[in-house]
Amino acid sequence: MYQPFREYLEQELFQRFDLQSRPIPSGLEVNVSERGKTPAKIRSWCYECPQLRKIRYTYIDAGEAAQVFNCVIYPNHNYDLPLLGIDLLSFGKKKILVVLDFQPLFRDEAYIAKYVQPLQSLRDKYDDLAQNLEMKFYDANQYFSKYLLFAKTDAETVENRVYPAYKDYLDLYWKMLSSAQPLTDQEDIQRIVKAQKDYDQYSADRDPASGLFSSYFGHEWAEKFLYEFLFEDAVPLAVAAGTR
Ligand code: BLA
Repeated sequence: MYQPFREYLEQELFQRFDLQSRPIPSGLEVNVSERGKTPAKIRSWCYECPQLRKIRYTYIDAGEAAQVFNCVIYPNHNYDLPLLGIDLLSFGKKKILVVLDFQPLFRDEAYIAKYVQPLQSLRDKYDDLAQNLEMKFYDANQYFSKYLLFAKTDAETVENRVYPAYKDYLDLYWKMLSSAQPLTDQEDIQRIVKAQKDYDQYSADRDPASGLFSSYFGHEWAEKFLYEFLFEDAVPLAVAAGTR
């Protein structure tokens, strides 16, 4: 269902950037589960280039039961740009949830004006996809912008509205990146290192997919996938508790 989204992203990335593969820890790149009625396959890709230190995306194909396309793009630490976050989900064809955002690292006025305000015109253009749904797992005020697209929708809308919105969001992200001024002050750069790390910790601790990964692939694999690939700069909760 979301394969065209993955293909489009890939095409854009390879056209625009000098990509290198970024290693995925052994055993985490692909997995297949035979636990459910239909086999579930999960596959991930990871790249880097001079401007973007980690580009990772994952596709889950469990037939009608689940189709998921999830992606995060982390700019290099000398750019204070938001992360690009994409989460497109479909469960049993009935429950379709789409989320697209420039995920802000900071919340001060100057930052919002520079990196969030430019999203407003897209949010307005795709008003039907900005549904102000309540968040159960995350705090909408942390690492989400006020102009995120977040919708419960249907397959037709995914094709006719979400796909063009996705292209527009990607386009704006590339524009923002190309006009961004790299930071040179070590202190400023360290602040970004910390903010991106905090994002990983926050996201790993709350990831709504961890139950899904466990149910398909087992708890052990799920934890490894979460802490060694998706959010590799996060420390597992149990480990963090032990070092306190
Ligand atoms: C919700 N994301 C979800 C849910 C799942 C995933 C299973 C819950 C759906 C539900 O039952 O309500 C799935 N999350 C994943 C998968 C991965 C993952 C498969 O990290 C990894 C492969 N989530 C993101 C990113 C964004 C994001 C980058 O990973 C940013 C755009 C958003 N996902 C997001 C939001 C929700 C969600 C806002 C709703 C959460 C809530 O209600 O609090």
